[in-house]
Amino acid sequence: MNIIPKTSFIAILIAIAAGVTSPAFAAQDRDGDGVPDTSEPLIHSDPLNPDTDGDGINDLKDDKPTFATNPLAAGGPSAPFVVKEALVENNFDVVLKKDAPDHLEVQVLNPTATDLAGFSIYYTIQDKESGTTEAYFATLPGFTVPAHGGARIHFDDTGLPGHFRANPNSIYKTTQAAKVFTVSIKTNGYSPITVTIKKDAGGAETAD
Ligand SMILES: [Ca+2]
Ligand SMILES: [Ca+2]
Ligand SMILES: [Ca+2]
Repeated sequence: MNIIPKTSFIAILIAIAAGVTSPAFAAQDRDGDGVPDTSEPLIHSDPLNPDTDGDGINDLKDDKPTFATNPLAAGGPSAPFVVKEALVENNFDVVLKKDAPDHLEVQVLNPTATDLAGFSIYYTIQDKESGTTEAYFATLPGFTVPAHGGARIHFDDTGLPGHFRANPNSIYKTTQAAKVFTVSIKTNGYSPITVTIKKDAGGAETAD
């Protein structure tokens, strides 16, 4: 016969009443934002990022967890860099010399004699069928463009330098409709550069 000792039963009741449950009862919440892993896809948020859109409001408290307002200030002197290429599909891994899974990738060239750092990015993704738009802001710590050189920004989770996290529950990954991306990049003290990229209908999960 299974009898739960009275003290344990009371402890469980108290734990439930307090909203604190034992690991066996707790819903997994790996990023600690208060939204269980199983619920993050329902609001299109990232289970490994407590602030998916980067606006400073965590996913649980954010009325629009995948829509950040644009914090990049316009104005100021012209950007000292050039956006050479921007891709959201048909990516190619130049190191491995083969197709890479589709992801947002931006090539930045620096024609000046000084290394550039302090970059941040704001990008929107619009679904051409539903009209749904997502918007993300991110700083790019560690990303530097060498003097008279170039560097690429990737949102593909590989963990390599210059590679940053992408939301796996974004409409980029979860719907097949054509998309339009707008991408604004700036470095401290200068005005941003904005480019528009179109993505054909189809999945964004695998190399194609
Ligand atoms: Ca969570
Ligand atoms: Ca989250
Ligand atoms: Ca947020």
